[in-house]
Amino acid sequence: MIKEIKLPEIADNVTTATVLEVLVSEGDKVGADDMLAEMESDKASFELPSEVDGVVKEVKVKAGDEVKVGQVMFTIDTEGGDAGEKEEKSSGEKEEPAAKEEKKETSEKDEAKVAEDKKQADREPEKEQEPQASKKEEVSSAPASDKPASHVPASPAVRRLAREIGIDITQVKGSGPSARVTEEDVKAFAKSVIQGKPSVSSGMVDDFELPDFSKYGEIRREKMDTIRKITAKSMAGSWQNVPHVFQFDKTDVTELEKFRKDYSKLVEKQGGKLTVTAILLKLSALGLRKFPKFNASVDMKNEEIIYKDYVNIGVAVDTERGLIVPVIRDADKKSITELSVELGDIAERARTKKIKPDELQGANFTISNLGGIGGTNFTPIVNRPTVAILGVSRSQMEPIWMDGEFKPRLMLPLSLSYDHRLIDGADGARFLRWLCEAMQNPLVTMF
Ligand code: CAO
Repeated sequence: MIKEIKLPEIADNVTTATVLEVLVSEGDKVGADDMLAEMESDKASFELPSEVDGVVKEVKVKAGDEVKVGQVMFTIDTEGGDAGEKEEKSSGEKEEPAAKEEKKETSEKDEAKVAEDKKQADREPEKEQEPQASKKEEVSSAPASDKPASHVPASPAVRRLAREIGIDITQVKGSGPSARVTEEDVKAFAKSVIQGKPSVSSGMVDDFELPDFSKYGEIRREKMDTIRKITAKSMAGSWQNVPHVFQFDKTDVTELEKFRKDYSKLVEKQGGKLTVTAILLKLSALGLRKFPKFNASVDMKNEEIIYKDYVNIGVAVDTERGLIVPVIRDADKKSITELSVELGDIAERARTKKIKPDELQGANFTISNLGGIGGTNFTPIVNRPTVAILGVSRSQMEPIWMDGEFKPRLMLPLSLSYDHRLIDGADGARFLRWLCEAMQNPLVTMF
């Protein structure tokens, strides 16, 4: 039976991904958990598993290819192997010699690129003054590297060895020609880790040794689905690479709540629900225009800041499949009614698996409202390549000292997590305070 291995649906803002490296060749025997390719989307690097036991029949991609969600990348002859997956027939013919030639060419190109990178690094010694600029030089005890694993010169067998023993290959210093990482390098690195020398994981591989939980009671193991894997990897990657700062504030939404109730019928007639999230979408969009750093991305490779002249906002939606973040485009140009209708629509479609992949792409900022569930505050993780995320908790009545007496006011707790590489504390506090004031008095947005 032939199993087609496709680029899976990736919910978090990803419709395509680039092949960093093909890890298998036609004719290779693979197990269900073996990785076939290293991939990179605009959000995270990840590995594509085989899903089934069998023999690689066709390799339909090569390093550097951009692959669409759903595109067939490999076919595996399962030889009766079983992963409990739907089997699909393929009419593809074996193109072994051509594919092998292509692979050879790719690896030659990789070698050339590595040599060129090295030459470039040698030509620019002054750039090595800053600590992060030493990225050309992999050091075993260096901080987690931003460098994709594919840019580390190593053979697939060495990569596989590193993966199998839980070593992040980007942390290994290569001793071979053009700093190529050899089997010995990986083993030596592993030995140094065992002996307690410092090492840092990129977050893509968690090499924490789990205890045997079954010693304490019954356990059940379950495979992570695609969304969980992507969320786990991209959140770990963001957490380890983005220096987070968390800012908290509260806004008095007593008047806003009256407005919301008064205007809810009007919005309902247009097919939307006037919620605090819809209002925050509008005000945040205006805030992103006023504070462009929050609508930007950090390009550390080129040491540049990318400012965007459009305001797309992702909204975290809690679904049965897990967290999905559809994106509302040009939020600054839409009315609150339009945003309410669109939010209701995309949240519903995210929950019913009807969201299109391109609707999950291109956010500049994210809103995560957990207030419908509860909680007094939380610290959402900034989702690379955005630089900030707004956390919204549950509004509640509180006694607020006003005009010489305590008055019951509806207070909404807001938290802002942001990337300190770009945004400083004062910027963060100003942005969040502005948003709080805009919630209390939307006239603020006109200044
Ligand atoms: N404080 C108090 N009540 C709130 C609230 C808040 N911050 N936010 C929402 N509510 C209320 C709403 O008013 C609504 O009440 P009624 O049914 O009485 O009108 C109820 O909670 C449900 O709101 P909603 O979910 O219909 O509407 P919404 O537009 O505010 O939220 C959405 C939409 C998609 C953001 C939300 O449904 C959701 O999925 N939230 C979870 C997001 C998440 O998982 N975040 C974590 C990501 S990890 O960072």
